[in-house]
Amino acid sequence: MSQIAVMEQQLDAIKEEAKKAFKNASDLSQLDQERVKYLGKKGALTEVLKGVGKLSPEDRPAIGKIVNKVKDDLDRTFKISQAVMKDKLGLLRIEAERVDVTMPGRVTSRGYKHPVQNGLDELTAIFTQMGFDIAQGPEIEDEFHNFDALNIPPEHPARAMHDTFFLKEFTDRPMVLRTHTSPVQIRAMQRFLKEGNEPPLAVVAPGRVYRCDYDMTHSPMFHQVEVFKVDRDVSLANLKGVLKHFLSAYFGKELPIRLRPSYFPFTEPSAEVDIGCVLCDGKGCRVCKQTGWIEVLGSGMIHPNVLKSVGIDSDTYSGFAFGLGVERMVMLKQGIPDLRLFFENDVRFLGRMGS
Ligand code: 2U9
Repeated sequence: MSQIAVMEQQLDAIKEEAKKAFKNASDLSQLDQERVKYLGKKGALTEVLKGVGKLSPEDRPAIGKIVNKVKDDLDRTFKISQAVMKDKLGLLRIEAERVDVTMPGRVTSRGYKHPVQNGLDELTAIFTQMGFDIAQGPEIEDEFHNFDALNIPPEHPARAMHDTFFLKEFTDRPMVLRTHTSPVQIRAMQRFLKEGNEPPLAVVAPGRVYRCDYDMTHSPMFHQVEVFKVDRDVSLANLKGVLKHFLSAYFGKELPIRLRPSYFPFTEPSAEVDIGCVLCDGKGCRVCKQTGWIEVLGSGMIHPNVLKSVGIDSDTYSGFAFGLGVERMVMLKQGIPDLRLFFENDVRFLGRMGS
């Protein structure tokens, strides 16, 4: 066999072997290793080319042509294998990263508004819808705004009734944690008059209050909403109309109400207000102690001394006022059996009640 024929055979074998190796490479780096092995500077083709020197000068061009053809052929095969592999890997990656848009989303917990806050918001909204302005004030109060201005003089037994937290030790004048939101009402009246206004004035004051009292049905911190209106000719009938509308709106049904005579230092006359039992519709049950009525709030006509204490002429103006405990109202509306549930912050309770 001629020298050329031998080399041609060798080149053919290398070509087939290289093509197979390119085809079988499992990834891009192995494919490149195969390229170096066959087409690289120290590769199989270069080895064959080294043998060209041993050929006669007239045979060299022919074998050179064959070598170049094999090289071009393998270059092309390599590039095709590389492109196919890149394509395949791309598809694999896309497949791996595929997102199933029909899968349900991840559930995130939004948290809940506390039922007492919810009650405060609901109660306040009923009054703002009737045209009352919202007032806020400090939780640490002086004795004038918490007591004196409300017709509760220093030796009045009502001061003891309020189970006050005194802060005497911490300030130069006696201060208290407000025992009701009435001082907010006093401040609202004072501000209103100081700004040069004349009644009518109608205010709702929602907020936290403190009393040194702790048992099954009392918490040392609780929430009140207080409401008042001052104008010419404000009457008990106006009070009853507002109460009837408010209580029916809050409990979501038309409710009978009744006023029972009572005593508060800041109102005269004073009345405790009952609603027809929301649980048994007045028929008598455990909650209303078989009476058909439930006490929900205290009310009355603002005492002339209270109006005087802020500088409102009680001969020209009169007013009604009432106050309620928010926790109690929420318990009645939602059927919550125990006050302490509001303050334990058990998420199972908060989640069930929350909105
Ligand atoms: C001013 C004048 C009078 C607010 C009133 C009540 C009666 C009352 C209690 C209900 C349950 C407090 O949370 S509770 O213990 N409140 O009985 N509150 S009259 O009278 C006012 C308020 C402000 C200037």
